[in-house]
Parts: sequence; C-alpha cells; structure tokens
Amino acid sequence: MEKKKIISKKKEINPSDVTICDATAQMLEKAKRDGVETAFDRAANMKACPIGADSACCKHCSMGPCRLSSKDPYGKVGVCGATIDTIMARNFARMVASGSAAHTDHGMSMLDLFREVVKGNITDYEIKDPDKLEEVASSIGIEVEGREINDIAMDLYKELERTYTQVEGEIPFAKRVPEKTLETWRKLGIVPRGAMREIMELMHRTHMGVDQDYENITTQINRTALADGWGGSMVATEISDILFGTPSPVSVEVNMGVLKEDHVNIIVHGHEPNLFESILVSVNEPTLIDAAKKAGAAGINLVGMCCSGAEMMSRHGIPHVGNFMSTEAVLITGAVDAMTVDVQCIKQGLAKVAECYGTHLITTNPRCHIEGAQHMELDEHNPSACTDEIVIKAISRFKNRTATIEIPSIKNIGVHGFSHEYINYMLGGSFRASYTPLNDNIINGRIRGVAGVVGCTNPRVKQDWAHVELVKELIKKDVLVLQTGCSQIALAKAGLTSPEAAILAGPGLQEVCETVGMPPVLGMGSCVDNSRILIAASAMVREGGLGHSIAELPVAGAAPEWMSEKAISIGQYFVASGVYTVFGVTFPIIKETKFHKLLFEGLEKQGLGKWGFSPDPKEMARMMIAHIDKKRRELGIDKARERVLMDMADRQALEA
Ligand code: SF4
Ligand code: MSK
Repeated sequence: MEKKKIISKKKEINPSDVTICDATAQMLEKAKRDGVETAFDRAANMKACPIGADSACCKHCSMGPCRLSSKDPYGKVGVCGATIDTIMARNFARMVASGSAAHTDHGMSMLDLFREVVKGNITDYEIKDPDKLEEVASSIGIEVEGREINDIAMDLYKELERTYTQVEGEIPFAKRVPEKTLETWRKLGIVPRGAMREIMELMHRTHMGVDQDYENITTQINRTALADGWGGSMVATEISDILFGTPSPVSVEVNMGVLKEDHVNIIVHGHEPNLFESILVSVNEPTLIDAAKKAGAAGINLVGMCCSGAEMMSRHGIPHVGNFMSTEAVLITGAVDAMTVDVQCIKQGLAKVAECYGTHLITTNPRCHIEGAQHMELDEHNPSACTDEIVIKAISRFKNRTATIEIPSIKNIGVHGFSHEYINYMLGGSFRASYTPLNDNIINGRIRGVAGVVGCTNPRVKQDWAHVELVKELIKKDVLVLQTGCSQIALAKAGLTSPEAAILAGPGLQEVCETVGMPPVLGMGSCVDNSRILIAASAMVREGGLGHSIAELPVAGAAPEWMSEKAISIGQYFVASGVYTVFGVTFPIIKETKFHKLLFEGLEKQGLGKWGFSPDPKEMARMMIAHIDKKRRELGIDKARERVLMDMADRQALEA
C-alpha cells in the first residue's frame, strides 16, 4: 500500500498573540516579511515534551533512559528501581546545581578580576566605591578603621574566596543572615560551606545509585541554592558595586526606540559587567568617534540588553533596548551594527538572525562560543584590544549597511538603580538612613507587604504579560514591588517604573510613593542582583517589629515567566531563606507526589519558605497577597492595616 505523504506545515504566529511588547510585535511582523525565524516561531512549532515538563524521565545511566508516567506517577519505577520522587528530586537538584554554578562562576570571575585589580596586575579597572568596600568588609568582620583601602581589599578578597573554595565551615556572608534564619539552617544542616563543594556534592548525590531519598536530596538542594543566593550571587553583586559603583536612581530610556538609525548601534547582551564597562570606554574614545563620523554616522550609540543592560542602566543610565525574548527581534530592525555577548541567556538562534541582517555577533568570553558567531576574547589585562575592535567592526558594518532598517519608535522612561543602600537612604534620609520608615509603613499598613517580582520572559507565555498583570495587581493592593532582570524591563516598557505610576497603586502605597517621590516598582538590577533583595529582607528583620526571621516577614516572591535553570536556583534560595515563592509557566514536578508536597508545604513546616505555582498572574497575586496577609496576622499587625483603610475611607468620605 502506498504510504500517504504527510506534509508538515509550520504554524504561523500572530505577533500580537505572543507578546504585549509593541516593538517586538512590530519586528515579528517584519521578520515574517523578511522570512526570518525566531524563538517565538520555534516555540509554536515545538510541542514541549509532557514527560520532560513534569521531570518524569531519567537519563542518568544507560540502563535507561526511563520514562515514568505523569498520569500514574507511582505506577512504575526506573530500571534501577528509582521512584518518581527520586527521579524528580534528582532532576530538580541538577537544575539547581546548574543555576547555582552559573551565578557562582560569574561571581568568581568578578572576584578574580577584583584580586588582580587589588594586586595592581590589572589597571584598566579600579575600586570605584571604597565606601561600599568598607561596608562589605565590616559586614563580615574585617577591621576597617584607619586601614589602607588596598589592605582592606586584599583581606576582603581572601575572605570572599572562601565562598567558593572552603570545604568546611560557613560561607562568609552567612554573617549577614538574620540570626533566627541562620539557626534554622544550622538545625537543618543547610548552611553552605563553599559553592564548589556544595555543587560537587549535589552532582555526586544525584548520580545513579547514590542518594535515593527525595528528602535527603532536598537538604542538599537547599544548601546548594543558598550557596548561590548568599554566596556566588551576593559576591557578584557586591564586588561589581565595589569595582564599578553602587547604583543609585537614574532616569533611563527603555525599548527599541533607543536605537538610532543615523548612529553606529552597538548592543551588549549577557551578564558580566566588565565587558560593558570596557566597551563604554571604547565608544567614548575620540579616535573611534571620529572614525564613526568619517563613516557617515552621527555618532556611536551604545545600548544594553537583558541583564548586562539592567546593570548598566542602573549604574550609568545607559539606555536599555529590551529583555530576553526581544534579543532576536532587535536584530530584525536591521539597525544593529554589532551585538556583543558574554555569558548566559544568549540564544544560539541569534547567530542565524544576525547573519540575515549582516550584524556582527561577537562572543567575548572563553566560556561561551557560538557556532556562526565571531569570537574575540576579552582579556581584562588589555580590554580595549577587544572592545575597540568590536567598535571598529560595528563602524565598518554601518558604512556598508544593506539591510532594510525599521526601528519601532517606542521609548519609555523610568527610574532604575535602587540598590538596597539607596532604599535605606531614600526612606530614612541622609541623617538617619535606615529601614525604619519602611518597617513603620508596613506596620501601620500603608504598605501591605513587599514582593520581589523577577525572572525571565518565555515564549510559552505572552511576552511581558504575566509580569505586568501581576505587578499591577500587587501595587493596586498596596504591595511594594522590588524587581530585577528581564521582569524589570517588562515593567519599564509598561511605564510602571516611573514615579508617576504611583497613581496605579493602592491609597497607602501611593501616599508613601508620593511622599518619597519613588515609583511603586523599584528596579534593583540584574538577575544576580536578587541578592540585593535578600539583603533588604535581612535589613527589615534587623530593623525590628516584623519578626525575627525572613520567614516571618510579610513578603513574597514570583517569577511569572521563568525559563532558565538559574531561575530555579533563585526560587529555591528564596524558599530556603524563608520566602513564599510563586512561579508561573509550568512547574517541573508532578502534583500530588511526595516531593511536590515537600516543596509546596513541607519546607514551610521546617521553618523555611515554600513554593507556589500558578500560570495565571491574577491568581498568583491573590496567592501572594493571601500569604502576606497571613504573615501580618501572625505578627499581629493586621489590625493596623484595617485602621489605615478606615482612615482612607474616612478621608474619601470627607472629600466627597
Ligand atoms: Fe533509569 Fe535508574 Fe538509570 Fe535513571 S538511574 S536511567 S531511573 S535505571
Ligand atoms: S537575563 S536568567 S532571561 S532574567 Fe538574567 Fe533575563 Fe532570566 Fe536570563
């Protein structure tokens, strides 16, 4: 019998169905005309594997791969006898190990750079924020009084190196953890020793035939995630601030309208700030500006993307062109002369799109090469050799542009750069910098609680939609929102990072925002900068009046459009620190299994936080607010809130 030919037809996407970012949608329309494919098209044509999505398969040895059933999870076991709980816990553990490795390796690179700067072997970077250096050093017990900056810096380096290499004991930043939270960790045996040891042990324990008890695996999951949040990520943030400056609020332009047709456009995308800092020097080099002008350009336009961009907008007010799901779309403008990338969240698909438009896609980090991209390694001993060359390549592409250019004329302005130091100062004032006003406003109920809304964008969800809907709902209910990473950019594009957005907040939060002149949504930087949220939470505990551990605070976290393993590690370190953390999109565990119950209920009973899940942002907000209200009740401050609402109602009645 003649076999019927099956002609598979690719599903076409409708841009307005896959993103609420108008600039990205406009570029997806252009992509269709230009015959260019993006991750949005691939997602529409790639059905996610349902067994993989539930983590119900194992390929840890060649007796498998073993596929268990999501519908009947206890119906069978792997060839070795591994149960569904073991298999899911091991898979989840390896996501945490990988995410934690990414952040800690980034942090270690920053620390390597810091050491070489302090030793004088690298001279193109310097200690820009000596106050922060002293503050970080004293926070972990290093004497600073009357000492030379370089001596303090060397001691700080030696101490922070333990974050990675220590085999026994507690990581240095454990000293910053509120006492009661730390006690819980000690009791559970989850205070990290050193990141290398924790990640190594987690990989060992998840090897075939080692740890086959989901509860015991979870102990090491917690320890490894905490080695990220209070270790690698925190070191990355603190050292970057010391070397490049601690952010303070700055007005920034965001969205694709920041590209300029008559300029040489260069985008930096990735995560490590040193590449961006050096390229910033190169674009200001008079000979290179002259070269750009000779090529017919009005100048050189340097803009950021993703988390590199989030760091640079916070430190220097450099315009930001978009988040993770816009990285291909921005190349479709045809206006990008060079996109340079270092590590993390860099889609391989960029190489093909860049080729279509003649854009130079340049990798600069030895850890990340991409087939089809040009590799030009950044050597911190002589960074301009790489970054000048990138600018020269961009100029030559400008001179020989052939691609049709279409730049969406959309720009949004917001205020970003709220480091925890600045929040302290902003609320308390320069003479009494403290978290007291924040705590007071939470206690009196003007601010109901604090939410961290962070994380990626993901083509399985309408881009930016879940972030924006969730945050709008939270601020409407008087919840102050702290943000990092791609989520922050989603809200910036929606106009919610400007002080004027206070009008969208509930009456209590609006009053606080208007008094201080701040937006209801505070952008704190890149995804490693989630450590700033941990420090802010610790400061709230220390300030008093809101319990003695992070788990007692009226706070919650969310990553409504997460996609990376780093996001899972971040979620887990927030949970292990005591925060109720709700994820969207999908959760890589089968419901109604023992492992699920442990993550979603059991950890809270141990004195930690817990996971939550909902793909619906409104439901997510409801869950977070219910948790915040529960914490307020437990703290006995729920009545204060009722009083404030009564005051407000009274005032409105008077006004009427
Ligand atoms: Fe299958 Fe066990 Fe091997 Fe995993 S470790 S692939 S469950 S036999
Ligand atoms: S870049 S990890 S997509 S936030 Fe940090 Fe954005 Fe998520 Fe990457």
